[in-house]
Amino acid sequence: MSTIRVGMVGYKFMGKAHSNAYRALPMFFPASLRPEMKAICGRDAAALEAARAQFGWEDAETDWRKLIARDDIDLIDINAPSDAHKQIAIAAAEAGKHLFCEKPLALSLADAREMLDAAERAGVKHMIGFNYRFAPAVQLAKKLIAEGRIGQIYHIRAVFLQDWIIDPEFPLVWRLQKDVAGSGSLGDLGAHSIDLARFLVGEFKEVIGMNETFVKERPLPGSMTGLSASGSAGGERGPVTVDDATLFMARFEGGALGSFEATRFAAGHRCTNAFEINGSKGSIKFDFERMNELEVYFTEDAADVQGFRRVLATDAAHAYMDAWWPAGHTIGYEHTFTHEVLELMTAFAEDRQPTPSFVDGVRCQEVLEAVDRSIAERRWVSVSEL
Ligand code: SOE
Repeated sequence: MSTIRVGMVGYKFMGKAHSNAYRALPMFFPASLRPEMKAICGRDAAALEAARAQFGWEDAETDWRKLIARDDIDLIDINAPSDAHKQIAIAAAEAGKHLFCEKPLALSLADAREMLDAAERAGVKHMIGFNYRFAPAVQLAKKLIAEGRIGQIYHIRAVFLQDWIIDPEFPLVWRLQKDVAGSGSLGDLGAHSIDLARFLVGEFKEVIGMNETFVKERPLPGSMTGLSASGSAGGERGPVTVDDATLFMARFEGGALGSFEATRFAAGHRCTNAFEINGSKGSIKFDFERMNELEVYFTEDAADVQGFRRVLATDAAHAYMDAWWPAGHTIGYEHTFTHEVLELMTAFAEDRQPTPSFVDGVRCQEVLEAVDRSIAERRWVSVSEL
């Protein structure tokens, strides 16, 4: 096996990010298995054809069932809105296709578990798109923690702050509809923070949260439905059925305490996916808007030079960086997807499950659901209840 033949469902934001990753991979990681961009799938034939030509896919299909039925495809990459994940993933697994699915895995924990069961029954590989794990500075944080250089972890303080719906006239796009998106800020943004916390600190034990929907009705969307959508011409409005902001506290199995905040109403914050971790021997700080940097503090430093130091994670000593540019030449958001696809292709080459897999998708969904339950029932909810 020298190539993996990919069929991708969805061609908007994530479809573009994944296409770019498939194209960049062989150029920068030539030793990796090669993804073959076989067919892209979406419902609007004209827009799909434009995306096919622009992104460089061989072929296009307007029906995902036909895509799955093709015998020249090994892997189904699911970038469609969240309500389509389950049906496509289960059908693809039953057809013996490997799976790569965007986050959150599903609309509910029960659905996520069904997806994992289907993948395990079929014996296929399964990966979920938690791309921020693949920033070299986050990999460095993981390494420092694994090597014990931060010591025992006491705290994680994580925020994912955006402001793209702060205008009450911003339309009711699918991400603001519970039946399509599952949840709002919590599932879209908080899911990334939960995954990073699991990656770096360990499993969640119990949570308690609160949320708010600040703008309860919005104009129905016009033709554009993405993050830069515009309102409807008719002036009709509909209810927002997801959370605009969710905050929660957590206790981890290993004894650490965590606080989490996910919001789309933090004016001035375009994509502040940030965390601070404090341990017995030091601290780590990361902010995606400065994704090439990791701030670290070591209690063992001499007293006269103690302080946070800024490490630029662009040297060959840092994960993935020897494949890119000379030290100090920074990389961006899109590279996290290239590294993600590298992990997927490496898992094929080594015949193992990629990480993060649907198991991580389910674990994340457990925490999402525990937070929702704690809000509904106004109490601490332990993850083992679910
Ligand atoms: C929009 O809020 C969004 O694009 C999320 O859907 C992504 O998962 C996150 O990485 C950035 O913000």
